[in-house]
Amino acid sequence: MKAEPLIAERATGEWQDLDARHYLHPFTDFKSLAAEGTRVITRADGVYLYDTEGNKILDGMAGLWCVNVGYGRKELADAAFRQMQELPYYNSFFKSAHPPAIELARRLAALTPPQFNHVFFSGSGSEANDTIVRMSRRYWDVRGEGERKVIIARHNAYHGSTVAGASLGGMAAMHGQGGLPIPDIVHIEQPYWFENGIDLSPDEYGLMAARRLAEKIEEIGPQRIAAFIAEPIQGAGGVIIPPDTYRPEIQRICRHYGILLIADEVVCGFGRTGRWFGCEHFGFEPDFMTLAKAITSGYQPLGAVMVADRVAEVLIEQGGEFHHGYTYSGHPVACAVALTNLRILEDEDLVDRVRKEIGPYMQKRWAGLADHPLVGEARGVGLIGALELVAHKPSRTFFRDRGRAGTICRDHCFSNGLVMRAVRDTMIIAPPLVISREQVDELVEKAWKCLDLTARDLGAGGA
Ligand code: PXG
Repeated sequence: MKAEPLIAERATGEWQDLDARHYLHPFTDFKSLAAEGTRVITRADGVYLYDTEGNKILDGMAGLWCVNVGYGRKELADAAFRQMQELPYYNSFFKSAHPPAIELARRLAALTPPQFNHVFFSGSGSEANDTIVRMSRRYWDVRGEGERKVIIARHNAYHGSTVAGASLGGMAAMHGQGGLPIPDIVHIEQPYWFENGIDLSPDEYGLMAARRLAEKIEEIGPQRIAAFIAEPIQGAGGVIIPPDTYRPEIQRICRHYGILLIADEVVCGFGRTGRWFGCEHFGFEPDFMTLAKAITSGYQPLGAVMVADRVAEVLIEQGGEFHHGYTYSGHPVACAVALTNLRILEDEDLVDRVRKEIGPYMQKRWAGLADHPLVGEARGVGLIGALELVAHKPSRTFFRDRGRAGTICRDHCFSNGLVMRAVRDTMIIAPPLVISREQVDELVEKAWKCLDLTARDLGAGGA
């Protein structure tokens, strides 16, 4: 006998109607979505999504950069089910804890670079970055340098949607709403060679972009700077991969001025680049790491802040009570799912597979898309990639109406069974780490076809 469905089934139109009437979606123009009708995804397996219309869609974005072990993992469902029966919730306030949170803290200390032996849990990446804002300022306070409050971030970075997360982020559209950023958060240029490099080589430009940090520190006064935050590779900003010269220079500047270096690993963490963490790919040593998303492969909401020993020792030995915490800090079900997810990543050697096998294969196929007349650059690392759509290839000239080509291309992808995101006119992908070679071929072939359709539309409509 077929089990009763968990949620009663409805026709697509009925879901769309209810959705339009009651559900405010994230990052959405509510009115235009209501007019268009939402796509309703009902199930997923491996790298494929299925919607209420019976369409099968290759998920080139691993959900939202998170479903690293792929969909349909029964082990993760079992872990949640068993933990919910054993202890569905308890907090870590008031001198309590529970085995899943303690065990996950131990595992993360072992898995992350050697300077990290302590972790603070949150429910999301945004909350984790909020925690770092508070913790880094608290660190300087305890050290008697309370004037150090300023956190330097970058334009077009994404660090979340809470007030502190959106302030750290450098998204102009977000800052345009609600009085952001909050005081003492400032932004410098992003290391986006394709847009800003002009006639410099990537290496020359990387050094120049890194030196913007030193200039900003000098402008504000080094005695006022608490920290610098950056994603190893900017994800939501359009998969912006810094030139090789950028990171060593950033590390040197942070050490020179003694400021804390924060790596937001929410997108890069847990194998995306072919290393466990993006800082290992680029070879730098942060004092904080923000983790979320693939920590549970998105099966449960969970975020974490890794705190380096030099910071943790000050907070522990001299800090007294740190007045900060969330109801769901170290949620037992999320932690149990994270532990099982980490075991899958290890047992199936998924991170090494990205570095040695499927990553190089995807990058080779992806690079072939640069031959398309619409593509000004194809770039990528491991299982993350971007295409720059341009009006004129030899001169790297963007379209005048920026964002239109990307939107057209994204819509063609959806209609042709592929999720490929558009950020302005940059097309981006980050598929599950379990993607096969055949599925990479399917992804690249569909992408080529949709680039053709986009070129046709732009040609017809005038670029
Ligand atoms: N840092 C980074 C680098 C992120 O990518 C966050 C922090 C915030 O995490 P939470 O769990 O609070 O969402 C993110 C989230 C997009 C998109 O359009 C990306 C994110 C979220 C929403 C949309 O690519 N990343």
